Amino acid sequence: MPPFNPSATRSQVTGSQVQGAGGDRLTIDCLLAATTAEAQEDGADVVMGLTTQPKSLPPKYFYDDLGSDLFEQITALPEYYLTRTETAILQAYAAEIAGLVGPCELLELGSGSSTKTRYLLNAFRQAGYSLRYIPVDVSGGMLEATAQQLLIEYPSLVVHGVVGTYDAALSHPLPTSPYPRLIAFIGSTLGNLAPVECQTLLAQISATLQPGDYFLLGVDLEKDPTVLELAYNDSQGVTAAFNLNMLSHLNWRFHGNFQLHQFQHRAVYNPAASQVEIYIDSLQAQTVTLQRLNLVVNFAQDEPLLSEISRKFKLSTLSEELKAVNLPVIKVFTDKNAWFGLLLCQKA
Ligand code: SAH
Ligand code: AVI
Repeated sequence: MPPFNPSATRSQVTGSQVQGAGGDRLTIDCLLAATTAEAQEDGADVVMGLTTQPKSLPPKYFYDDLGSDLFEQITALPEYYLTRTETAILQAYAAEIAGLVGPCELLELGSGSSTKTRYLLNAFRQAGYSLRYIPVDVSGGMLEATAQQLLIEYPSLVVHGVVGTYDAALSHPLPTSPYPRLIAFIGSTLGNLAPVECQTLLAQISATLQPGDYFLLGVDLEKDPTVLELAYNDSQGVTAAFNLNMLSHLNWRFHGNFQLHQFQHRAVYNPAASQVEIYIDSLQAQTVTLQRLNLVVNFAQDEPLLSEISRKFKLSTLSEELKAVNLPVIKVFTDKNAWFGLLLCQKA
């Protein structure tokens, strides 16, 4: 069997550490599975999700190269107000955030294309602070391409990328820095975690910070369900393609035989849980095999598979949760409709 591609994408970043074309300004650590045995361990969450009723899959499997690309297309859709709204908040307040935080090293969870992060990088640069930037993402292709581009755009920026899950990256040793740390988790990606996972991750983030360090959290807020449902059922079908691409990623990664045309995208708002639920429905009774995981899965006709939740937050409840993990909110930034919140917290 060929060696397992250590990246969650279908290309690039191999090996545990890559010194990039940027010389000593770029380092990329890859924490993903490097052997077949590790790949099987890596797929344990897929086995669990597909053998438990109702079926579900972890949303991190959206993000191979194509999935990251499709997500970028989603951010530009007229219905997907999230990115536009958070961008406007960052545009208006990045300078104030940089002033409050001061010189720091910036670690970003789920950095993707780092497009919105550039508002922060610009603000820190304008304030005269040089910065080390640590993007963390499971999508190795996107992370590496973004890091290379950032080196060109920011000639004094040092980038130390980590290809891996939030969990692995937060416990991964990094070179020490004389500056306070700012952990950014924007885009409302926290909303893709179930409440218990969310609490665990917030506690883990808090544990990696020293008193006085900062945490910047971007979250989507509760609003009219019609607006929410449209954002996840766009008229061009990009979200549907993004959702179904998860099956194609699993086919590649675990040698599966999902037939994409036999499944269908569905997104609905569940007001009781304040979350949009994104499903992949099986259009017929069928059996799917994932060879690499020694897994055979039966689907009934119309059986749903939950591929993602996208939680919508209330600022007061979230602030309480942050306080409970020693990350009190020091300032909330929002847009004119209060659709999105950017919370700056400081470790107590
Ligand atoms: N922050 C960007 C991208 C958000 S998309 C923005 O706001 O536009 C979510 C990003 O998180 C993707 O790039 C995806 O690859 C990454 N991601 C998803 N689950 C992850 C996990 N468990 N660990 C690390 N990265 C993850
Ligand atoms: C990355 N995350 C915050 C997106 C969201 O809105 O929950 C993922 C997404 N799923 C469908 N569209 C966008």
